[in-house]
Amino acid sequence: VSKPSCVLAFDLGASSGRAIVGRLDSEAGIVTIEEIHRFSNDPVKVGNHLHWDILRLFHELKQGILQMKHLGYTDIESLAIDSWAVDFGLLAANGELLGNPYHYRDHQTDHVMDKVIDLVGREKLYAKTGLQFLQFNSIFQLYALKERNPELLQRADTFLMIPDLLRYFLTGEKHSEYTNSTTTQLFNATTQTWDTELIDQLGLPGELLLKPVSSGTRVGALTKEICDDLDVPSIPVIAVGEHDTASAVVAVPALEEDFAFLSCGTWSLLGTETLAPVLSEQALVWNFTNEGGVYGTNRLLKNIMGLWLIQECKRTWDKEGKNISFAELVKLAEQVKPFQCFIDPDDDMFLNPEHMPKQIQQYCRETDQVVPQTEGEIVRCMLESLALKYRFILERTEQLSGKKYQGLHIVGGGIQNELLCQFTSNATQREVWAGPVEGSALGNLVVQWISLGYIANLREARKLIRNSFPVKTYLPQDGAGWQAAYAAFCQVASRSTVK
Ligand code: LFR
Repeated sequence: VSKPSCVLAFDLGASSGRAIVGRLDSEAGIVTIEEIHRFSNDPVKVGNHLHWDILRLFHELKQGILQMKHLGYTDIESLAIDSWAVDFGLLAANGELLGNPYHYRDHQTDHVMDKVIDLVGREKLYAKTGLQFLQFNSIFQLYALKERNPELLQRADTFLMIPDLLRYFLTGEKHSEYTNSTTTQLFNATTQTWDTELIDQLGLPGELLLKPVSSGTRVGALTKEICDDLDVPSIPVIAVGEHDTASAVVAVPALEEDFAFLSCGTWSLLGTETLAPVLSEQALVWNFTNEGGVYGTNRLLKNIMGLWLIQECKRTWDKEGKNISFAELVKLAEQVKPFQCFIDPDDDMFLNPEHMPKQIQQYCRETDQVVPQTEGEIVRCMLESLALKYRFILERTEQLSGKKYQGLHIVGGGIQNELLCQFTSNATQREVWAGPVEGSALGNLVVQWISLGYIANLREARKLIRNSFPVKTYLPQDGAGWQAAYAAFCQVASRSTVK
């Protein structure tokens, strides 16, 4: 009888992180997971800039490793990290970190995208990179730094994205992982390498970029300092699909070839997996993205503002001393009248406003709608609008891919919001299959097992996940009501230029 294999995943989201031990019983074909450490991820505003607290995050990784030891996991075969994309740290030649990485919502990139587009041309930039235009892509962050803080770039020797950087702290080795590299908008979707022509044209320091390693590569082991410090044996470290969305899509428990997914967390990422990037004119006009996936897959998807809207409202209300839990907010939303007003969740005004609830009210006022007043009304407006936006993007995904999807797989923490899952089924008038909740962490774990030789391939990994975790089905309700709401939503959103 073969022994189960245990590996450790660190999954860092924009609002929280966790360390999860996965246990694979190959004979039974079952994976089980145990969350051994969870922590909040609190960006810090200093002066006018918003940063990630990268050393705190590294500290939490070490706490996770300690916790692994304390719980008696002595046989962890490997570990890996995944996190949000686009952000990076810069190392000096001596290997020390230069400054705190900026948060992608920092306002340093406001208006930078248009400048870069003017220089390169929208069509050309898209033809090269296949990436959706989001003002915070690494390309715009680097360009902003070049203009605002050229000394920093001059002193820098190496560019490492967040998981690359944390992995470097753990192993002492510098590698750039493939899936995350593709989110920079400096990576050529066709040649599958850094686009040096683009980098040179913008005068960006291409020499800082490392040649990407493919997802699933073993890239070192815990350093002697860390092993001594934590009193643990050295554990091999694997670069999995380190972009959390790449890992989340690995964990979609789809048995069919063609499927649509929604990775639901701070962001909602909705789309499908394709064999090659879709660089059509329509994809450019609709601003869809093509991100590199593991094992040669491509993700055709669109970023939707997601639960950020609610997280920010809650943060604002907390500051005002209201302290209403997410569960209570959803309950309040359930009790108010449906379909009173809609927003386009992806309007730029929601990217990082001072006061999210007021921003939502302002949107409704500017679009001549009922202005939501109570917490319940505001949350209902957001949840309905998100669900309607999912329909909008799902239909465009179908048009771009030329495929039809019977239902929508949802993975990630957002599935705990059952009202949103039901609304999504209602808005799309399709079945919604919700689960697993730990999408990114599971994708991270199974890619480690593929690398270690326990799982044959992606398809087998998805079957294994399907067999190991519950999936909850939602059936569509109230077709007529939601159809009318969709028409109203599209009208409102077109006034604010639906993106
Ligand atoms: C989701 C995600 C998205 C990316 C955004 C910013 O967590 O990784 O895929 O567009 O965060 O990095």
